[in-house]
Amino acid sequence: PLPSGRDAYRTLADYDADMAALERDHPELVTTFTLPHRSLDGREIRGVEIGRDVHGPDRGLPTFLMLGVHHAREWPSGEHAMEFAVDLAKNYGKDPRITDLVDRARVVVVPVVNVDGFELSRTDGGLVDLRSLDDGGTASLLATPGNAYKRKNCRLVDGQDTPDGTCRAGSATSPGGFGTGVDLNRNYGGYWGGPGASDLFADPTYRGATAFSEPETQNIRELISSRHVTTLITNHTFSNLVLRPNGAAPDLVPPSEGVPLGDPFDEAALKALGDAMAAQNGYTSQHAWELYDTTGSTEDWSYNATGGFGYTFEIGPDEFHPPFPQVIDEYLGAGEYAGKGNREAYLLALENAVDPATHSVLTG
Ligand code: 0X9
Ligand code: ZN
Repeated sequence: PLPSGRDAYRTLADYDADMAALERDHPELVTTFTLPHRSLDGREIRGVEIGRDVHGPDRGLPTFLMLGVHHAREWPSGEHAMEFAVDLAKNYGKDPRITDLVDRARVVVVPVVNVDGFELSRTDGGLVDLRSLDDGGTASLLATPGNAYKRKNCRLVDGQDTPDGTCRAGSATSPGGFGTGVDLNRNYGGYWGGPGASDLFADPTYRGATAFSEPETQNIRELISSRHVTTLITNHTFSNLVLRPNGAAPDLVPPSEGVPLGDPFDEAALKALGDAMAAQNGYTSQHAWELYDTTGSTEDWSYNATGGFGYTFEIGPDEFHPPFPQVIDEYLGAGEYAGKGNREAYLLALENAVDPATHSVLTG
């Protein structure tokens, strides 16, 4: 079983309840926090921090940051992040490897960055009766797929919002996933405005009006800027990939100094850790731009702004939110995914976060 014992996807309320319970069960080790900016629909965005004497100052300890659900429909990305937090808390003081790592770092987990989008995707997957929304109830029943495959956040744009002014991705002409919102993984400041992101509101990769225009990306910027984040993993679904910087191809973004065109300065070490994690979860390790070009993604900004290593995990072979038993096996490395779990990959990332200079992956 998963560390939490869960056997179904969490709702947003479940995430909040589980984070509060984790703090209650481990008061010296775990604290919950609320990020500074509420979502556009007014929701609080919460996370957990884990560390020895977690209520005291961090004393300059390195931070390992784990993020989930930038994209609303990518439910396993929050589940794996949350399970890792539960895993560390439950095994602290029991498993020597975990105890040592948690003693030497702060671990910060924000399982659901895009709370508005996730709430819609998670709860409004059914058919939507648009009669009440767009024609006063006079005409057709326009059944849509609802919001289960919504991607973006809940930004509305004047004159371009949906009939009732709520955050509804699905419509008759634009079934779930497109429609309203900013793509939060194109809204960060790294290379913002460059290739691989759209300036059209209706597009799935709409970058927003300006870099960091959205409260959700502002939250993560401020979190990272207030910490010593030496390694982060931002979880997405799907494609079984471990992606490392940069997000855009070498000829499209300014080259780093003194290294082959387009390769980040830390390419050798970034690749070593990416490859080592991929050896644990069975994914393919590659530059993010080898998937396709992006600008304004989380680590397009964080790596270039802070030097902390950042990776995107694309969890799962072929579905945004597959049946939950698969999500369990993919975390643990069990069943059909025997020996290919994200748990071990995350632990490697945490080891690197704690001690990049001497971690065996990087030193051979
Ligand atoms: O397009 C994205 O934002 C990610 N794929 S997803 O299907 N989850 O939407 C991939 C982003 C990879 N690029 C960088 N992280 N730079
Ligand atoms: Zn995604």
